[in-house]
Amino acid sequence: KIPNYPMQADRLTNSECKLIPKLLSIMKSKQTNLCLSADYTSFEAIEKICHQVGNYICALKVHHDIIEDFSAEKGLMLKELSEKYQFLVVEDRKFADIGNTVKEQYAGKFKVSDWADIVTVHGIAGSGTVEGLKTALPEEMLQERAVLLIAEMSSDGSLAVGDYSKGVLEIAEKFPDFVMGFVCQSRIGSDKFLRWMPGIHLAAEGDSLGQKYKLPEAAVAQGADILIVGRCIINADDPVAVVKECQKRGYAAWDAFGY
Ligand code: S5P
Repeated sequence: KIPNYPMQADRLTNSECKLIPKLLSIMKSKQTNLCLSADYTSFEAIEKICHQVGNYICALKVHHDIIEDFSAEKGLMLKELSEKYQFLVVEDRKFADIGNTVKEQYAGKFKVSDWADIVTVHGIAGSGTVEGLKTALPEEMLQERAVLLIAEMSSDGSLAVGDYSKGVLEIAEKFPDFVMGFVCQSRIGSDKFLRWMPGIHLAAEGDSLGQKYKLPEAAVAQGADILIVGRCIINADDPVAVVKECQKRGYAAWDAFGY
């Protein structure tokens, strides 16, 4: 049964978070809902994969603190690549501290707020975390930046369930102009938000450290708008071929659901 979710057109016109229509139009024009989790430890590898698959992804997610040679300048290089190939950059920092601390971290040494369109945020410390990130941004940049709240996790035994997840949804409702959506495992929250789903692989069921995987089609059936795929791609013999397969299968499933 196909659920009756509002069409993309509603979110294109009614979103308070201005990065939502921007991302949806990228997804539509490039026919992709794939976010590559580029968890490489060298910046060169990230640059290389951007050139190889930039046309097939709507977002590139990094963990800047695993890149051995990372710097604020490299962040700006990543931003340039994202503009060339038209995708959004996500820094998966999972900010989790009190407002004042995350404010310093966001604009701090690696200038994440200068180059990441989107950052990930935990709700554990309450709504002050999101507020702190917002206050780090100059007024004119507010419309160009957004956060994803971690509402649920893909890992075995995650504590982000039930009332905790509900609390995260409430934080989102307080900042609809700044929260783009959720990192989640279900179609949680209001349909004005986008659901980004990790834990996707074409061949494995999990890893040895608690990660749990599903297929792209299953992720969309569970409620994903954007599919976050990492090692399935970056550890493949032919990453470009796997990106193309994930793009094709993920977008076909998403389009069919009419999210
Ligand atoms: O619940 C989560 C949330 C995130 S952001 N589960 C996750 O796996 N992630 C991230 O997605 C994780 O930090 C990693 O960067 C990526 C999944 O990588 P993969 O190699 O397992 O696909």
